[in-house]
Amino acid sequence: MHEKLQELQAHRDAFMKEADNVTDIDQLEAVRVKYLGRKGLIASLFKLIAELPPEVKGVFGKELNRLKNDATEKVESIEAGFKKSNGESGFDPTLPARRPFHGSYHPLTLMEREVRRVFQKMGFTVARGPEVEDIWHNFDALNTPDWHPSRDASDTLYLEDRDGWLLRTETSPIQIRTMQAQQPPIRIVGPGRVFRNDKPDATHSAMFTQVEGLYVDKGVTFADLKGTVLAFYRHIFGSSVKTRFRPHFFPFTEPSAEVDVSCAFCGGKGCRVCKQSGWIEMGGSGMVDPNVFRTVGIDPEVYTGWAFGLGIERLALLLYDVDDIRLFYENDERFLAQFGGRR
Ligand code: 2NM
Repeated sequence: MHEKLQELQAHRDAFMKEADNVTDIDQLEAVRVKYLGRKGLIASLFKLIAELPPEVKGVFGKELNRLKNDATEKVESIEAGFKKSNGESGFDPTLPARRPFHGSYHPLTLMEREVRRVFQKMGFTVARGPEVEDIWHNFDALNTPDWHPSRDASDTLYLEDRDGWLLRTETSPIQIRTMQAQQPPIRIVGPGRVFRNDKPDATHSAMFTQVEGLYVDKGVTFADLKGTVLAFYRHIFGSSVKTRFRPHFFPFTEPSAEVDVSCAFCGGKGCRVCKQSGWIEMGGSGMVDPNVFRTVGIDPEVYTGWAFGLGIERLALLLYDVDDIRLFYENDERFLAQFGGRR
């Protein structure tokens, strides 16, 4: 065999050995540059062909081409192996493990907690009560007359198999039970589910979550109500919102008012969220009616008090930018996983 062909075979053997011994992508690149680079060994051998005797030119050229192709292929296959093992197209063992989704807090849970937290900072304690109530706690004790339309089966869900019992339509029976159990001073918030015979749509649900607050002591005034409600909404929506109390009627309070909050999304100028009005209706409030106090055994000549109520869903729809109340009850993980992060 011609000595030039023997040399070529030696280069091939050397390349194969060197390529087989590389342990990382940098070493591989060094081998590639040495053999396949623009100024590498194989390029210089191509230049040599012109000076070879005619009888070896052909076979040398053919062998050199074969070496170039084999070397290129080998470098590429080793490179692909490295990439695969460091994650570019497959598995990187140094990456942190992907954690399975273990659940997150429900947006209504988060919202209720936030409301509770704000009132607890102002000295209120949390009170609870049963979801199945009797007519007395839900209506009679709240000064709601027998003829009041809210008592109708078209509005209230009565238990079919237990006469005189219903699913509470407000969390107010919590306040009734608390006032029966203790004398003032009373400062409580009662969050919980309430139920109405309503047809569900994007803004209504037959079950929703309410929070009601109650403050009873000597000398409690409507000014205390306004100050507390304003402080609450400023914690929730930001310190620049305002409140507006519009005269209203509830059987259990006198006087009563609906509470509007200036739109935190446009600063009260008018936008899509507040339907161009600058205000968002958030709840009801009022001074506890003396009849309610007498019913629960608190002397209305000694004590005064106020109460308010608001819907948790209403707050969550606004603050989490949700456009349909039904999403809160469907428990679609794609929805729920957007709130509260991982536990
Ligand atoms: C509201 C609005 C206004 C309220 C009244 C009472 C009680 F028991 F003290 F009389 N609890 N809650 C009340 C007053 C609730 O919700 C819209």
